[in-house]
Amino acid sequence: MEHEHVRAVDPAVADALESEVDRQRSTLSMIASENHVSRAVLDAQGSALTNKYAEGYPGARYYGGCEYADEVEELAIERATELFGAEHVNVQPHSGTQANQAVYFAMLEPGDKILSLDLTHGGHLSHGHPANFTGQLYEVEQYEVDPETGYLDYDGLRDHAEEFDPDVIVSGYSAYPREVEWERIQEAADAAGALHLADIAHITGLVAAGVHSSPVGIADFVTGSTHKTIRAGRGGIVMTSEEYADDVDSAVFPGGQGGPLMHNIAGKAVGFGEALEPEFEEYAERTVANAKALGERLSEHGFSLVSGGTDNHLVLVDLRDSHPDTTGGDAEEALEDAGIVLNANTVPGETRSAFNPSGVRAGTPGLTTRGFDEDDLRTVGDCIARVIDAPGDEDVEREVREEVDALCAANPLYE
Ligand code: DSN
Repeated sequence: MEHEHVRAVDPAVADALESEVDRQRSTLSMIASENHVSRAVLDAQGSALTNKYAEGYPGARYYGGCEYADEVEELAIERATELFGAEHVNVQPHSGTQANQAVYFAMLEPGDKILSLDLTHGGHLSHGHPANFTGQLYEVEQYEVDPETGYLDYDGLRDHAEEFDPDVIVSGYSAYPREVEWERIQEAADAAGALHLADIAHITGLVAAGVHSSPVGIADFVTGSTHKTIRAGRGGIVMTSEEYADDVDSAVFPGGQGGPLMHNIAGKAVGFGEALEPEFEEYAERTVANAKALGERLSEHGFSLVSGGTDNHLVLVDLRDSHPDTTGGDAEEALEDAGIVLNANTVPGETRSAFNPSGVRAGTPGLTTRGFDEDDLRTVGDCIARVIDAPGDEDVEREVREEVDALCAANPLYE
């Protein structure tokens, strides 16, 4: 990628852009929320639609000149509708958090009650964390995973909901490695007379491909981001029934956003089109198979995985049993030095801090896009174990870096 137009006027930014492409090519991107979009999605997101204001919705805009913006947004909506089977889709949220914001703004008043999973148990900031607007505007209580199994405690959630009487229950998670049983959360919502918001940000691609069960048609609202497992470029999405369609649309615009980012919506249209191809289902299946292979190999090396394994695209390693003196931050830093990029993560029952927690989260969406298979992920598991087992050992770091270089060369990116 030459970025020749940027280079002609701004070598400093061009250097940084090219270095970022090189970084992605030469390291293993294992941050579970990241992926590598296609050149087609990159092209769409870098298109002249970035110039266009199109407040409103297709056919009802506040500005002229929106005929091609309309075409693109209608394509994104049609394709998302086909992928997910929702009655109503809004593709304008700038991100997953903005998608959640739209649902809260549509349905809640300040002071209303949210019941959501605790951040350290796999939840998300926008589900009610005190530092987020949700924690400041609404009354929030949080449920947890079962401390013994690491699985969601659906019976506990139901009891909690009946006691707290929330206005909305939030499901869908950022660091939960197991299949979510949407119907059981819906039962808790029904028992408490609450709405149900399912945030599928991480697993949007798995749901689209039918590799993870779908909350569409079960939960009242399904939100997500579009750049993670579905690799359709930066952005968010809200899906709901006809009953709430107008409320959601008004909450996105003009309630929470101004002009939609039409270039990003073009990326969503292209990415959703790619996800409708049969190869995408195979990609999603391989993403999960790769995460299972990684988890099994890490377990063989003595690492504790939250819930003992994975059903989706990520594994969450709790370092406290196997490496009590190694923090997630230590592991993240040592692995990055060896060319493996993942993130330190809190774990259920966290005893350290959010800044330097006790776990690491590793995902396979990006590596699977590059063509990594289960054998490769077993090799990656060996590499991760070698680095974490030998803190500060520069020979190990160099040898693992060579292994990473070989894996990257065998699975090239953006050629
Ligand atoms: N930052 C994303 C993640 O890593 O899960 C969520 O917003």
